[in-house]
Amino acid sequence: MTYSVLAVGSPTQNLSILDPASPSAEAIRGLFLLVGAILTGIFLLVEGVLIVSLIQSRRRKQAVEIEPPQVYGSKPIEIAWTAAPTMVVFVLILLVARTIWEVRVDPYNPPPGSEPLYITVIGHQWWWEYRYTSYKGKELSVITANELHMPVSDATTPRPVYLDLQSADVCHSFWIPRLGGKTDLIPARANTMWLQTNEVGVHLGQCAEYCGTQHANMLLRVYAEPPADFEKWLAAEAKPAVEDVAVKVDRAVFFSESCVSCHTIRGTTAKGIFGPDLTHLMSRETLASGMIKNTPENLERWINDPQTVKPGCLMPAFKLDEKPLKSVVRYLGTLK
Ligand code: HEC
Ligand SMILES: [Cu+2]
Repeated sequence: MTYSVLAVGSPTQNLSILDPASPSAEAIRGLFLLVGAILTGIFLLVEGVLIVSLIQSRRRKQAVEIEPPQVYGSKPIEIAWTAAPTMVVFVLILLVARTIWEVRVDPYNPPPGSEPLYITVIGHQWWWEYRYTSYKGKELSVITANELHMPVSDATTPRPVYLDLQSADVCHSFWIPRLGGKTDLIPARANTMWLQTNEVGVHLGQCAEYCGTQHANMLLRVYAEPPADFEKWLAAEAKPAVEDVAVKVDRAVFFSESCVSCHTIRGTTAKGIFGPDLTHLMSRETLASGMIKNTPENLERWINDPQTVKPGCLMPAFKLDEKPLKSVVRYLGTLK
């Protein structure tokens, strides 16, 4: 198959928790390194004592004839080896508690002077729905899919993004390694987390909880943009779909198919909510949750038979005839 899958190892493919780009990811890396250092220290101490005593007792003459002192039930030793690990565990608990405190969400209390963005994230088998509900205190009703856009913060203004995580079907998990830890999306429950970054660029992630056959292709893309660019994007997304008279005939073909029962195109009679919102499909770089590039060829292949692209996905194959297929692709191509 020749459709263009986004290349693994491309410059934006950075999924390292050791290269954090947000305060919470930084706190998590700090905890990881500190706990790692403490455990390495204990390991070296224990192994060091073991090796030294091995070498010493081998060097000692008549080692076989002298039995070492037999200690049983010594109170000081018992107390020491109970107290020392307890202390270690206690210190680890304190460190973890501090990190939990640092990464926890306080959605209704954004820091003073900040410009908070609120998004409801809904996990579906096997794509992401994003409902932008408010930005800088203004209510929004923007719905999009698979590509999350957010403004970056700068030295003077924090721009925290608060996510309300829900699921339409099974458990999923939202994980952008460079922007924070995983948080699960659980049916009939809302979890919260927050993102914040100063780093412009695409931050990649992945559904991190097995959710069915196409779990591995439920990819996450976060576009962190300068506020002006983000606001431009947001304003465009808020508009209803463009009506291009040049594709009047193609549009009619689309609306005669069953696509409308699963997809919404705002401003039209297409109001299905089972699949991704297509109102501004052309503003997305990828199709099928970050799996393939959004090109006319890929779009055509997808609509003709999504099952050859993403086997098991919940959009059926339509195998439209050549002519209506081209029409549908042409119409969708106008949804800027
Ligand atoms: C039974 C419901 C259903 C019908 C009918 C349906 N789709 Fe879909 N569609 C889906 C689902 C579910 C997805 C998400 C698949 C995934 O990524 O796993 C999807 C994804 C898409 C996407 C990719 C969107 C994106 O941003 O990744 C396009 C484009 C699309 N459908 C177009 C169409 C067209 C055109 C038709 C009619 C010929 C159609 N769909 C009919 C359910 C449906
Ligand atoms: Cu998932």
